[in-house]
Amino acid sequence: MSNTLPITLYYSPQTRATGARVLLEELKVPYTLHVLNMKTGEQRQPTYLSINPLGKVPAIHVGDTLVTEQGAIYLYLADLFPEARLAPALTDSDRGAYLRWLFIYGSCFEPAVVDRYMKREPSSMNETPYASYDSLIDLLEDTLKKGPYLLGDRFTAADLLWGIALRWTTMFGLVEARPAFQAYMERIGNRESLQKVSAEDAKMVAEHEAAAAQLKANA
Ligand SMILES: N[C@@H](CCC(=O)N[C@@H](CS)C(=O)NCC(=O)O)C(=O)O
Repeated sequence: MSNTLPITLYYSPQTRATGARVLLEELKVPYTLHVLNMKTGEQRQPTYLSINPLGKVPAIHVGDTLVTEQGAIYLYLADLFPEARLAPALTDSDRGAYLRWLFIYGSCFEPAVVDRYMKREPSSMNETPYASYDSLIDLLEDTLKKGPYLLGDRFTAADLLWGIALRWTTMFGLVEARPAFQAYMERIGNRESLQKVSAEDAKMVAEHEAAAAQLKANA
């Protein structure tokens, strides 16, 4: 294993942190979870705000290195363990497409989905960071139709980011479940790593809800 520094993942179940945990499972590396109960607002307490002033998960510590933001975390972790082969190397011609999909997620997909959900009339194509919702979703669909993964035959960390994001965005009706997305979500959903984390997330959510209800009852 290339990295020997301790890894801590700041975590809350069934959130954007789930994907970061699935990635750690795929990398098959030891890590510690620092779990925050969002139902009681732990992410907004000073202790966690000193880790991520935005109060958002995921965040990771690898030794003394703190990384926040999903894209940055995926990039960092997959590069840290090259032996897992979840990231094309810097000199690999697939590196460009890999970076594109890691970055287009946070800089285009999430803003496009949120604008649409909020029914905010998008500005013109040259004013939004994502051109248009349709052009972005069509690009994703065309890429996945060729598939089976974003980089063709090659499965990478970017597929965990996108596969998991499509699962929750289609579940909440934020993105239409086109057949290519459906097939891709099933492919990612069948991975042992995601099944394990999803089962543990469900238990953790129930515990968090019970703790929040208890707090309310005691108030
Ligand atoms: N831009 C951040 C967004 C992370 C994010 O929105 N996380 C949500 C959970 S899905 C969160 O921590 N919400 C807590 C809150 O806002 O109180 C990233 O991509 O990592």
